[in-house]
Amino acid sequence: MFIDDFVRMCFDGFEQGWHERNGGNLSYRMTDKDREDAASIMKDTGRHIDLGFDATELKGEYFLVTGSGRYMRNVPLAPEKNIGIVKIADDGHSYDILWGFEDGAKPTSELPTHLMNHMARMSVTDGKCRVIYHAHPANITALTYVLPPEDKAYSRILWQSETECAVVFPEGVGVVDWMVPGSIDIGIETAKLIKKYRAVIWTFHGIFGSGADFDETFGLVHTVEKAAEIYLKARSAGIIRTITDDQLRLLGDAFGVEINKDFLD
Ligand code: 2HA
Ligand code: ZN
Repeated sequence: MFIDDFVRMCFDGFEQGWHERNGGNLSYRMTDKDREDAASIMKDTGRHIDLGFDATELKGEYFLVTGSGRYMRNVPLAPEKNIGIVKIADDGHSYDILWGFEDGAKPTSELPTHLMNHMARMSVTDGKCRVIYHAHPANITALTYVLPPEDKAYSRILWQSETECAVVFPEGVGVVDWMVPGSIDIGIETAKLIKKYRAVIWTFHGIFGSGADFDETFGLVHTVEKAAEIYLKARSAGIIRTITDDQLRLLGDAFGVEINKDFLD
């Protein structure tokens, strides 16, 4: 059942140390089968909430989402209080709560960025992308204090820090320089970048990752975080050599992936 997989991912992120307090959030766009599986628990709760932006492309879609102010650590203890299912209304500007969010909870403060990212990734993946994940991994965030806020700088450093990276995210990663979180504006800027990159880093804050399923999305964020950790360790010790651009090209050929040429010298 998709709810179990969702709950597992919330707690996996907590165990990695990526979700201090109420940090981070997760959303999943449900399939027709998921709707059937959840039919017996979904009902009209009478809770209809305005979105404040246009999500017409998502009208009629159902999402399982983490709650605002709720802790990832607590999700397995009481899913119905900490997460919930919403349906985007036909007007495209509001949604209805159909399950969960008990005791007055509501969807994450980052709902604008989640839904805008869903719209962006749906359009470029032919509807395959279903998961958007926001986390606060310490090494990714630390990296934002030592690099200029440029997609190329981050992509190259991460590719060079672990051989797997250029294969896992050959398009690179995007970076949004500091903005107020939870806002519609940060959603717009993130969604622009997530059309090009599956992962987008927020400076001094964390990362958004996307993917077709929970494993792929968690794995992407995990890979970026591991590479950031390796880079920071190597940089602290003193870097004397790294993966070359020719080696990155060889990886692309060997694994049949198109490594973003704009970021190769
Ligand atoms: O949910 O992570 O960006 C708390 C946050 C805000
Ligand atoms: Zn955050």
